Amino acid sequence: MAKFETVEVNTDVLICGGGMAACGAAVEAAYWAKKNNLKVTLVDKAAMDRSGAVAMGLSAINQYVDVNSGKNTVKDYVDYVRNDLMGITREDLVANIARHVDSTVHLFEKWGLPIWKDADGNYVHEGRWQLMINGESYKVVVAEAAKNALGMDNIYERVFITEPLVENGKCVGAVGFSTRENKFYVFRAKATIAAMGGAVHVFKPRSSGEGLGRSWYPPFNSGASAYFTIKGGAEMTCQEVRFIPVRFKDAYGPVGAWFLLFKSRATNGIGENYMETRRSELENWKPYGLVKPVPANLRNWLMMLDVMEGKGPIYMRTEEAIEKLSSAVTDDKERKKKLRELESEAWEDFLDMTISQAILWAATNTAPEEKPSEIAACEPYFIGSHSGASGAWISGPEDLAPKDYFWGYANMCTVDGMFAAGDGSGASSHKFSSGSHAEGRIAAKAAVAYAVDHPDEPKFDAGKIEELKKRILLPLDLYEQHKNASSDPNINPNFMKPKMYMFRLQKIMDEYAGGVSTNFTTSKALLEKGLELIAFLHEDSEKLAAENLHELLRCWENIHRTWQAEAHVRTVLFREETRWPGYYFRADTPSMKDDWNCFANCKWDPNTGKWEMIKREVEYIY
Ligand code: SFD
Ligand code: AMP
Repeated sequence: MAKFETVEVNTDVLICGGGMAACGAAVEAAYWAKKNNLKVTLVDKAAMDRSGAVAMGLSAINQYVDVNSGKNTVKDYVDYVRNDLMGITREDLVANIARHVDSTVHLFEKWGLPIWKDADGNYVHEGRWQLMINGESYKVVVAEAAKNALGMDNIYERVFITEPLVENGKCVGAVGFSTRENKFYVFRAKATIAAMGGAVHVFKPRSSGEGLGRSWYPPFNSGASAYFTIKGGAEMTCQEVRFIPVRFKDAYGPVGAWFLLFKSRATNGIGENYMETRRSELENWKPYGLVKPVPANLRNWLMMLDVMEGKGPIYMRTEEAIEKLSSAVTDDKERKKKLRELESEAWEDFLDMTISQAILWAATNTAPEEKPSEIAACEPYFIGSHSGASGAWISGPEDLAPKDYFWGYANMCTVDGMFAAGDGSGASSHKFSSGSHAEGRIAAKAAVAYAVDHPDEPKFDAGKIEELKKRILLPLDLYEQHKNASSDPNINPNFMKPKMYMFRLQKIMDEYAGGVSTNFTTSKALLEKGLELIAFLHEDSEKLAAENLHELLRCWENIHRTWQAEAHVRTVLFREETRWPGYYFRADTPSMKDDWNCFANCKWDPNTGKWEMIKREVEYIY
């Protein structure tokens, strides 16, 4: 067996992840822990300054409710989210985040994040809920505050959390390994927060060949939150509600600033605006088809109908939008100034968060004021914080949650001592970067309260830890044992390299679970076949092999992805209707049904290894 030192860390509150939710959790936990003399530890698989979705920066803060101005209320935000998710949302969770998010945004500004201001000193809005920022260093600013709050002695960077530790139905910490040194980590904790982002590369990406792996959401988020909570026995929700964003084609630049700030249109290959020509289709998805703004998945759907009819390419009409905005200025000199301003804002939008899109513009001689750019629907992602909703089923806050939605501590999963936030918690979409940070704060305050109320030292069987260590390091041993059986390290009768395994997972998901190649369409028969193939993949995951620590990381990322994939396929199969046609379309049940106006939850039982599918009522509170 590979020689790895075992490092034991005992703590009170363990934060798994170092992204937006985890940084929020760190700041809040540090505050409450100090009052209660508790220790808080954070573990990130990467370096916090540039880890997770905000690694490259962002150009907008997408959730700011601005309650103080009196223009919006928490209810307005809840209405927006409910409608966007076709009625399926936990209003208590959305409201809890909405009532706290403004204070998080004010903290960001205090810590040094530049938020755009107009001549009167007011924030510049991209849309009703979004603020424009100079966000290249967004993550560095937010991480710095988290590091200052916890102190570097309590932060483990480049340690990959692999498995939860759950004993007698209670989470008592986690294990993982260093991605740089031969060290196996055992973190024992009274309360543990899963904030390790969503899942990318479960489905085959559109990017291939020289661009392989390029995606909109960060490839570093590989399903760890979902795996952690599922494997721990937690009930999961909205596992079918994947997110398919529409993005600038091939380099995945965001569209929000174009649609909202620049008021651009998108048109098809023959110049038609599908939002107008396809408007009658929205009647089929009533009542949500008729709300404003049109839900994200239905905006996708209208575009997809054009594409399926061969009316592509779809263009973002950047040249038209810039012309319209600048020509509104009558003075010649001022108009030229406005034009330059718009050009620089267009480039900054990408340079702040999707640099590759700016590079693609440069490489293809694209001046946005001169010619339009193609947009397209991306491959599916699992992202509870954006316009998808997948994640753990968590307790709401005591003062807002209906009684079925509350079990003692806000953001606690159905496993005692295990909490989730950001992409890790489900049914509370549209929290984005700011709401995820706010939710991390909410989860951390509750986790500290849980640790105070449950002061018993966490215990976990030492023999089981040895077994886990052996299993986690197995890919290294398999490689060493069999590497000489063939001359090509990627092809061997005794093992499978993680990249090959990932291709197989992605092919299954693409072809059977409604990926890009099948126009996001699936059916009962296809899903059942997909499940059969996933079962074989699970069996073969025991043959994963790693040449080095980096590949060991890749092996476990892909095992995490497989569990996210299975939860997804099972839930799409369970929900016998189509509710979000622009995210996936079930050809055998092609419309929305009243008896599915409910949550489709699932749970894996660690004792029996069996999945249970559960319908839960949507309780509206506003
Ligand atoms: O417009 C392990 N997002 C946007 N939000 C906004 O507010 N404004 C925008 O402009 C946004 N846009 C956008 C966004 C994301 C991306 C990628 C782009 C553009 C290109 C969304 C937000 O970024 C998102 O909602 C939050 O970041 C979610 O927060 P959180 O904490 O749930 O996830 P994270 O920040 O990705 O952090 C995950 C962390 O987990 C670590 N990790 N650590 C240990 N062990 C493991 N096994 C781990 N696996 C993962 C990661 O390293 C990371 O630290 S727009 O286009 O929508
Ligand atoms: P995106 O860049 O697509 O992630 O969008 C950023 C924000 O703008 C998110 O809150 C989106 O829901 C919102 N948004 C993007 N496009 C539109 C649109 N056409 N109509 C309404 N809201 C939009």
